[in-house]
Amino acid sequence: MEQGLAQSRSILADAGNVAVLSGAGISAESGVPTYRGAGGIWEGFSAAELASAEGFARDPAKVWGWHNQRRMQLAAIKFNAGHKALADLEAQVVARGGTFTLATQNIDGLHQAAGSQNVLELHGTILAIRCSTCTDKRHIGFEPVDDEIPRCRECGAYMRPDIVWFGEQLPADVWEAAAKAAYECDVFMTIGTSAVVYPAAGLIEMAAGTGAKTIEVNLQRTAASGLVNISLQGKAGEILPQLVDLT
Ligand code: BV8
Ligand code: ZN
Repeated sequence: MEQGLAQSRSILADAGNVAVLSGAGISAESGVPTYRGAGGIWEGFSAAELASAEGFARDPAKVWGWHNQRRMQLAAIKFNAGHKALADLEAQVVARGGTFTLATQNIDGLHQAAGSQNVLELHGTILAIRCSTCTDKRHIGFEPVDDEIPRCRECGAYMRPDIVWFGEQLPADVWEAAAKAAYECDVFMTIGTSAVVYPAAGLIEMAAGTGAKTIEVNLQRTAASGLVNISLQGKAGEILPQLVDLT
C-alpha cells in the first residue's frame, strides 16, 4: 500500500488534467448509507419500487415520502476529509493551469459543500425537485416540504426528486461533459464506487482505454480493480488526504 500511495502522490503532483468518478463510499464516513453491501440502502428497500419511474408512477406519494426522509436525514450530515481532499486537489491542479472534473454518482451535495467547484451530478441531486412532465425545476435544499407531494406551478403535474432513476437517461449535457473529461484526462481516479452502475462506471473504461493513469480508492476490490493501474484499499477519508500535497 505504501508504494501505491507514493506512486499515486507523484502521479497527482504532475497531473495536468484530472478526472474523478465518485460513489457512495466517499460519503460513507459522513454517515450516509451506501447502496450495496452490508447495511446498504438496497438491503432494506426495493430499488424497483423506490428508485424507478415505474415505482413513482405506481405510488408517487410513497416514493416522494421516502426521498423526503432521505433528504432530511442528510440535513445534519457534514462533508468529510475525503471530500475536502478532493476540493484541495482541484484547487492545486487548477492553480497550476490544469483541469479538474469531478463526476459524482452521489446525490447528497457533499462535494459542493466541501468546496469542489467543477462537479457533474451524473445521477442528479436530492436537493432539487422537478416536474414529472414539464421542465420546471426548483432547488429545495433541506427546507422541509410536507409529505403531500407538491404539484408543478406551471402545469399542475406531480413534482418529483431531481434524480436519475434506473432505466432513465442521465442528463445529456452532464454525461457529455463527464465522457469528455474521461477521454481527455491524463489521470483518472475512481473513488468509493462498486462500479456496477452504467453508464457511470463506463467512464473508468474510457479513461483506461486512452492510456491515462488510473487510480482506485475503495475499501475492497471492485468490478473496476482489474482495470486500474493502482488500487488503494482503505477508507477514502484516510487515503485521499495523503494523496494531496498540502504544501
Ligand atoms: C440507463 C438513483 C438506459 C439515485 C441510481 C444490466 C446490465 C448492465 C446495465 C443495466 C442492466 N440493466 C439495467 C441496466 C442499466 C442500469 C444499471 O447500470 N443497472 C445496474 C445496477 C446493473 N443503469 C441505469 O438504469 C441508468 N440509466 O441506463 O438508462 C437508457 C438508455 C437509453 C435511453 C433510455 C434509458 C441510470 C443509472 C442511475 C440509477 N440511479 N440511484 C439515488 O437514489 O441515489 S444508481 C445508485 O447506484 C446510486 O446513484 C449510486 O450512486 C449508484 C452507484 O452505487 P455506488 O455509488 O457505487 O454505491 P455502492 O453502494 O454500490 O458502492 C459503494 C462502494 O463504496 C463500495 O465499493 C464500497 O466498498 C465502497 N466504500 C464504502 N465505504 C467506503 C468505501 N470506499 C472508500 N472509503 C469508504 N469509507
Ligand atoms: Zn410541470
